[in-house]
Amino acid sequence: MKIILLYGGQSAEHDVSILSAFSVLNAIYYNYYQVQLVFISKDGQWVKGPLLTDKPTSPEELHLTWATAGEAGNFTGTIIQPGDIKEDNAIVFPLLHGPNGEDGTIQGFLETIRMPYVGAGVLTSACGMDKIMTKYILHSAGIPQVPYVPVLKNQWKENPKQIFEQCEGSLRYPMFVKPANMGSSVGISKAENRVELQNALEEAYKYDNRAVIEQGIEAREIEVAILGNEDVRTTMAGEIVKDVAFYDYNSKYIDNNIVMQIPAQVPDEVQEKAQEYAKLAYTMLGGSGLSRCDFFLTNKNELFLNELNTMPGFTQFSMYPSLWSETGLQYGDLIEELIQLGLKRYEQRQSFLTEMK
Ligand code: G1L
Repeated sequence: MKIILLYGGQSAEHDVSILSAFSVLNAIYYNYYQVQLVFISKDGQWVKGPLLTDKPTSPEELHLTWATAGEAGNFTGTIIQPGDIKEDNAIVFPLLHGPNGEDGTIQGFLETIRMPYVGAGVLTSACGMDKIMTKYILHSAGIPQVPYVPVLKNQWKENPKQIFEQCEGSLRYPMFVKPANMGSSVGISKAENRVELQNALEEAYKYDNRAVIEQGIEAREIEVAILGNEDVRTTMAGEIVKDVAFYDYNSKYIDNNIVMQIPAQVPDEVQEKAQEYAKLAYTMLGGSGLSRCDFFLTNKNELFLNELNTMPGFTQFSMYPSLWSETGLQYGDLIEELIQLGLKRYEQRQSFLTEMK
């Protein structure tokens, strides 16, 4: 069977994607799979590279070139149209955000050309990527989250005074202003007063015409890994440690200067609640494949769900794979599991379609 590894892409996470691709390529079981590299350059070209039957030697090699000369040491490829990746007996591993960070787009494209793929489907990818959509769904499921006010650009333009009053009526300063689209890690700012709130909104609207204003809180950050289609499994919560000096070095992981503590040192009730909310959020958002569920935890042990990330960091050292390896599922087996889940979902969807004929 063939795995078509789609990586690179036009988002800010282009380089992260290449590193994750390298990690995945080092863990794939080459006795079962061949891997077709498909690289998306920063300017959006799709480049078909070699068919790998063994590990690459360095991440740099994965930065495909297609000029006649090619940069020394890199694999070379040919420019293709996206639809050209279609083939039988293959599954796509999309390690990237869609162009401009609007997600669900790659998934929708893969549905359209009828290719199975790893990870969340269209609905979950699109909703998980939009902070306002996520908040509405979590609210209807009764999952606690920090107080917030959703503000569309038009509402702000038409009546800024009303927005100020609405925010100050239900939130306290400091507030955090964020573009609704999580594809952009930029455009987020903190506001301590009206003037800053105004500037923060203007900044957020450079990236999206939907923004959300959140109550700023003092909190720790804990994360749960979720895996499955209908049968949903979760790990223990791990913590993104900010106050590093406070912790000892047991079961600490370091990825890109982020220190992780697995499991998070929190009361059992908090562990249980986090896993329960993660599972519920995943189910309500129609999750399949995987997600990482992120929470805020206050010093009074109040838990707030912050986001459901359908495209978590995915190098061997990232939080999501680390949570699973600490649970007994090693990186290579995790990848195999994700492939099987992608194939099962595809077969199920195909059977839905045939029944409608
Ligand atoms: F394919 C999976 F497993 F669903 C998948 C897809 C994308 C896992 C993780 C990611 N993550 C990303 O694409 C990234 C934006 C973090 C760059 Cl690697």
